[in-house]
Amino acid sequence: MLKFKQIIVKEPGKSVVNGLTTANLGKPDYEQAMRQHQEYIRVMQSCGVAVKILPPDEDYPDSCFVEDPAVVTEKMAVITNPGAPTRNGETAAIRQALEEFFDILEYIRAPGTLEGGDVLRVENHFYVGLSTRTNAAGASQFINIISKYGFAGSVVPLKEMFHLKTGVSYLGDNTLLVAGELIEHPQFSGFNKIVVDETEMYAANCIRVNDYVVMPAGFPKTEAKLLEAGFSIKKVPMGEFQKIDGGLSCLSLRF
Ligand code: CIR
Repeated sequence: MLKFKQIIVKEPGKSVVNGLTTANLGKPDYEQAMRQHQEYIRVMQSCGVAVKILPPDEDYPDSCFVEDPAVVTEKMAVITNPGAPTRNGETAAIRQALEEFFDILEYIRAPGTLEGGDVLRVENHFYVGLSTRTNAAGASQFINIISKYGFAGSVVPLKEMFHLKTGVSYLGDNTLLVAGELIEHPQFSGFNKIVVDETEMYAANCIRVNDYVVMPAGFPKTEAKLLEAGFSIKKVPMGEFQKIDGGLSCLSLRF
C-alpha cells in the first residue's frame, strides 16, 4: 500500500447548502459542515499526512468534494471533466492548486466526462465506473492516459450506484469493502471482501490512509466488521456531507 504524505482539501462555502443531492435528508447546516470538515482535517493529520486547505468558492456549492475534479497519482495528476454541469468549472481552481505539487498534468476532454469518485485505485490498477457522471469516452481517455505511466485500467458499468466509490473501497491487503450491486461483481471476484450491510450503505466509502482505515462515524456494523478483520480505524462525523451525497473519500485528494 502506498504511503500518503499530503492531502488537499477545500473548505465548504456557505453555498454548500445548495449542493446537488439525491438523498432525502434535508439541507446541510453550514456551521455544522464546517465543524465536520475541521474534524476531517484533524483525523487525516493524525494519520500522518500534511494538509493543504484551499479557500472556499461560493460559486460552486459542491466544490469541497475535491476528489471529483482530479485524480492524483505519485507520477502525475489528471484534471477531469466533471459530468455534472454545475461542477464542471471546479477544475480551474483544482488545476491551479495541483500545479504547485505536480510537474505533469493530464486532462480529460469533451465529449469525455469523468469524475474522480468513479475512479478506484487498487495498487497499480484503476477501476473506472461508468455512471451518470463518467461516460465511456472519459473512461477510455483516462485509461489511455494512465497506461502511459505504467498503470492499467478497466471499466465497471454501474446500474444504481452514484459513483463507483459510493459502493466500494480498497483497504489494502487485497481487501475490498463492498456494497450493493458491486458485492457480486465479476471484476471484484478475486478479492477478500468485507460486505457492508444494506442498512449501512453510506459506510462503503472509506479510505485507507497509511496505518488506518478512516470511516464515517455512526455505522456500528461496518465498524465491527473492520475491527474484526484487523484494521485500525478512525471515525469522522460526515452527516452534513451525507445530505448532499458526499462520501468520505470525496473530501480529499491524497498522494
Ligand atoms: C455531487 O452530486 O456531485 C455532490 N453533491 C457529491 C459528490 C460526491 N463525490 C464523490 O462521491 N466522489
